[in-house]
Amino acid sequence: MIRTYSHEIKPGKVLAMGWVENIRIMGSLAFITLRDREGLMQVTLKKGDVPDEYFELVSNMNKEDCISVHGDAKKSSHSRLGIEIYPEKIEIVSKAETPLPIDTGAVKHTLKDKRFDYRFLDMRDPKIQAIFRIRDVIFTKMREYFENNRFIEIHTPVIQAAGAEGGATLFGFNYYQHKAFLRQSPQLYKQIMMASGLDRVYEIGPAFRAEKFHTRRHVSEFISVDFEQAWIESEEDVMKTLEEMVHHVYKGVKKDCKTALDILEIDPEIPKLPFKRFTYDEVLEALAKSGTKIKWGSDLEDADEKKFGEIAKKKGHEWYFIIKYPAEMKPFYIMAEQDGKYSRGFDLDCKGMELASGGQREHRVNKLVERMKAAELNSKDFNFYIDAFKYGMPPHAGIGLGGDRLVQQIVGMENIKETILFPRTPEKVTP
Ligand code: AMO
Repeated sequence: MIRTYSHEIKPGKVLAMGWVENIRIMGSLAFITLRDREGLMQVTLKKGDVPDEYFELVSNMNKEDCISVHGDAKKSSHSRLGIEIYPEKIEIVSKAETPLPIDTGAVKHTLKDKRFDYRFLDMRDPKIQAIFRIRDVIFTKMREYFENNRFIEIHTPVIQAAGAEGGATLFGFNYYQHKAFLRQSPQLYKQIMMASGLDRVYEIGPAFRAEKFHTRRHVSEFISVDFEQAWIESEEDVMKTLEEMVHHVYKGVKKDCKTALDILEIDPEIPKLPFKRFTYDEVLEALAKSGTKIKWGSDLEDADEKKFGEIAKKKGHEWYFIIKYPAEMKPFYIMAEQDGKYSRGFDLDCKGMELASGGQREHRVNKLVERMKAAELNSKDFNFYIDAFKYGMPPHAGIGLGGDRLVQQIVGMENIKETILFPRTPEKVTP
């Protein structure tokens, strides 16, 4: 017999499987609340209708035991679920030890670290599971957008010999007789693909940063959503792609995640297009007006970003790009404007948190090597990358978006770790 999920139960014969959420024995009646991936079911036992040993079985059940129930589902006005299963056969498939190491129904009462140690139990809470149901749809919708817009999915190496995002955050290890690194980003390889003729590529995969600080938005391993687009006119082309993709994701989540959104009691707003563009100088000016002075050319700290998020919100913008960053602030691969002062690099922020960064790339090989020298990089380490610019490299631009940060934003979690199954932080490498 095929298993029936809780949300599909109709009157008639059913086979229900799941975890014991609750047991109540009241005289000649016993009730089991059974939970599966989709919700709850009620199993009702009446003395006389079922063999006596089933009452014995139920009284020996523990919360979170795995059970299977063959029976008759009948409409019911007593059960708040509207339907009850009268069992013909009950089986304990797998016992749960007692006590449970964490309380599955009371996330808030369990210390966070312990929850992550027992993530599999933590996820039996429908609210936690809802985050990952939405996460699934978010990544599906991003892929759908790319595939509908002529992007080709690529897979580039995680084991790399050179990092593009600065040496300080590289995780190094011995690779046979060489030194190698876990990638910080597929940056160099997605750009090399622009010289291959694929024109539009995307990659969704892990990226690693040895970032020792502890914030609401940093982890050591995250999912980087990258795309690169050739034959562009300016960085505007990829900003347009990025905002459309975000829009597509929100629309998809609203359409396909109704149950999970209801469980989390959230209703994310589909952002309006186009997103506002603020220049870096405008951001500094607005912050200065509100009392935060930032030296031109300095990065925005978490608190500055948050503050600007509030300023932008007052102007009616939750989603916005910050454009025209100083050239000296951006990595060597970002094209500098002719004046050398500004760049074609940008960030995408939502409510004061950076979600993505990108820009038009320097595709002229002599300028690229100059930028690398200025960044004090040994261009010899990057020969495999520079070669791709020597034999016909079209103008191109691209972005990297923190996939987990997008999930964090959509589900409204204060900390990014909540959106990652097994988060990696400086302290945590298990489970
Ligand atoms: P950047 O270094 O800004 O750019 O990273 C891109 C996006 O990745 C996310 N991110 C992180 N998320 C969680 N934890 C971290 N430690 C972390 N670090 C970064 C952020 C960020 O906006 N190669 C360029 C992108 C490009 O130009 O195409 C890059 O990696 O959301």
